[in-house]
Amino acid sequence: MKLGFGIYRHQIRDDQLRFARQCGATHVVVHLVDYFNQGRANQRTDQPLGDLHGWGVAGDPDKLWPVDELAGIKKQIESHGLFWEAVENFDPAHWYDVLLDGPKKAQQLENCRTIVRRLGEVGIPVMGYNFSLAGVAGRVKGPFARGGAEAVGMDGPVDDPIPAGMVWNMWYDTSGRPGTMPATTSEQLWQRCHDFLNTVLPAAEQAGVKLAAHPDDPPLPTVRGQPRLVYQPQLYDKLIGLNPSPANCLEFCCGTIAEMGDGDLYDTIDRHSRNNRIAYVHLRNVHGKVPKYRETFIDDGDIDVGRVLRILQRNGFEGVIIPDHSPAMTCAAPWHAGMAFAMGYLKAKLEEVRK
Ligand SMILES: [Mn+2]
Repeated sequence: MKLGFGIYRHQIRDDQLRFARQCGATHVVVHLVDYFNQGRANQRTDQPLGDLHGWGVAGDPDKLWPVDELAGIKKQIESHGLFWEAVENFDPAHWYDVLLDGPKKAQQLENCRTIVRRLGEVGIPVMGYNFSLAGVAGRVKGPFARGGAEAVGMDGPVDDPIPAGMVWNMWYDTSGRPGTMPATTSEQLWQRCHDFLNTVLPAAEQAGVKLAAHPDDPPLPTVRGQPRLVYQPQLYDKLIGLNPSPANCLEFCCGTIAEMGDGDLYDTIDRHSRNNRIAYVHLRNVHGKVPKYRETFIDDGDIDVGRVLRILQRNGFEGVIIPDHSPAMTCAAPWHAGMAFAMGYLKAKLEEVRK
């Protein structure tokens, strides 16, 4: 097992990479999508939260993260003694009609194939994705964590419709066209994901890249009136069952799984790590389950972090673990202090289970 650190697009900087290394990370996971782009309710000093207007504006539909850009970032990462393990999330600009089954679907499936080929060419082994219409939406923020630390949570379902031009909580079309996202059935959503996997997995396999699915955060059957794909632990099994490719893997988010109404986090992580289906792990903590939960400090929630790590160790998991989110601590650098606390805790727990 390896300790990694997740960085946002605006954090691809030398000082941030030094910070990650100083925290004990050997690997990094990079979000190449700028979630904060023109977002009115999003602050770059914390994880993206947004409001009903979403996180921000999606990227350039014609710029599929060119190889020279990826190679440049990789070189910068490696200059700090770190390894670039994964890209987290496709840009909605590149695959909105894959999610929506729209007129550009064929071209955008090809975009996804191009992106995983480029990752393979540069030597980035994992592409994380979240096959979701509403994306990470409907959460609230407040002084919920220990000592009044700012944290994210959920107070109840949010089913306000998604405006036209928005998917995955970002704007791919800012023309202001009227209307809302058409109604979708759960069967249609699963069929779209099936199409995506069947088309992109062969390219991923050939490129030596794993596709890694994040579950739906928050994990409710619907968010903003649209169905969710993986909102109970057994739906991870359904997703793996869609295509037997060894590149069909999971971005296993312990916090989201613990927030789910059914199932057991420890059984779920045991099964998928034994079957070699986990590409990398998000390990944060949470108190409660949907529709009401609070993200907590990593030592202070419902999840027994040591137990999770012991299961992964026993099953020979060799991938990367990142802290995902942390409450923000009251000081000059709230996000960084929260992440450093989570990293220190994870590092100590990892050393304990490796003994
Ligand atoms: Mn996560």
